[in-house]
Amino acid sequence: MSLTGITLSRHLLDDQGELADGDLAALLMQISLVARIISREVKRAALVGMLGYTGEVNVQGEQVRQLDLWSNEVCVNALKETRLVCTVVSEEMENLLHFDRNCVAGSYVVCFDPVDGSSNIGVNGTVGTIFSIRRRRGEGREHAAADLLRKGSEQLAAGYVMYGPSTILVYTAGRGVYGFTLDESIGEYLLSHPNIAIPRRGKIYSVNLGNYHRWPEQTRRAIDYFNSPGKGTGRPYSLRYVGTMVSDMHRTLLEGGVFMYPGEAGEGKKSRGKLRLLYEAQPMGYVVEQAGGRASTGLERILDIEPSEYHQRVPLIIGSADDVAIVEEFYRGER
Ligand code: P6P
Repeated sequence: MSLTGITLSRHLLDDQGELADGDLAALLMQISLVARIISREVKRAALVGMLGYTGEVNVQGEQVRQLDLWSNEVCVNALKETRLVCTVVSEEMENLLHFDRNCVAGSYVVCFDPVDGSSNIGVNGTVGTIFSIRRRRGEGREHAAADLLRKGSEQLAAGYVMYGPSTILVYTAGRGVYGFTLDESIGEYLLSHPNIAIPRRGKIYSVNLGNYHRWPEQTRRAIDYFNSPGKGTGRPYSLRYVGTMVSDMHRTLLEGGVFMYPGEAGEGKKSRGKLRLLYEAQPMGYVVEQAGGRASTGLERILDIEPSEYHQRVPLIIGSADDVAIVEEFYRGER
């Protein structure tokens, strides 16, 4: 490794495969620029009035902070000006947004959550950005919807940025998972986590236990399993839950274990959990599978699900292959 380390741009040139045409690399570099801009604003949010609520409620039914709207605007403008992105879906926007001039064959569609976990920003908690990139298959805006509602296995690239003590960008383009830490003194992302591989099994489970009484029987039994002693299995596991998916997922990716946002029992609003398929479960599922882990609803592989709506929610069990497989056995009634 050179004295200055491997920059993101250098790595993207070397990590050919899907990046070979250079456009995908250019798009990822633009996303890394957006992350630098959001990172700067997150660090000074309390000083520039970004912590406040706008008084609006987004399509998710969640209170919208100034930071959410501002970050969404930054993402939209940055993706539009690449001239490579035809259509975007954002957690913060109810409808698709088309950039008609960019809607030519070979352009991209991007799904993103501009500030994941923004409810934590008010208490100086970590937040993140999640992104998923697919190639257009048709031309014109009419195909864009179809190109978005496609299985997660068709993603070209996906990843997240974690705005923590360091700003770390993690991505995959189908040839492994790589993490880059932002060196603010030179404004460059340097390769800090080459070839991330998630441990086959961990010792941490990550879930909002406050929902325990709302879960179906099989979910409660899986949680009870991780919570109880088990010779030679590392159990009881420790519980870690930040409440920002990016943070809980980054820890799970590096240290192993299982992150869960299960569906609730019955046919209520949260019967399919809280997390969204297109811009949370699919990108994280792609990253985790590329790192050797597993991502499912408990019954079905996340990347095999055919989306029907842009903001559809999906139960999520994700992390170390062995830990997720154990949960799936509970869901299938085999444990
Ligand atoms: P709960 C943040 O609002 C988020 O969308 C994810 O980042 C996080 O994993 C989840 O919701 C936390 O939800 O219901 O446990 O507060």
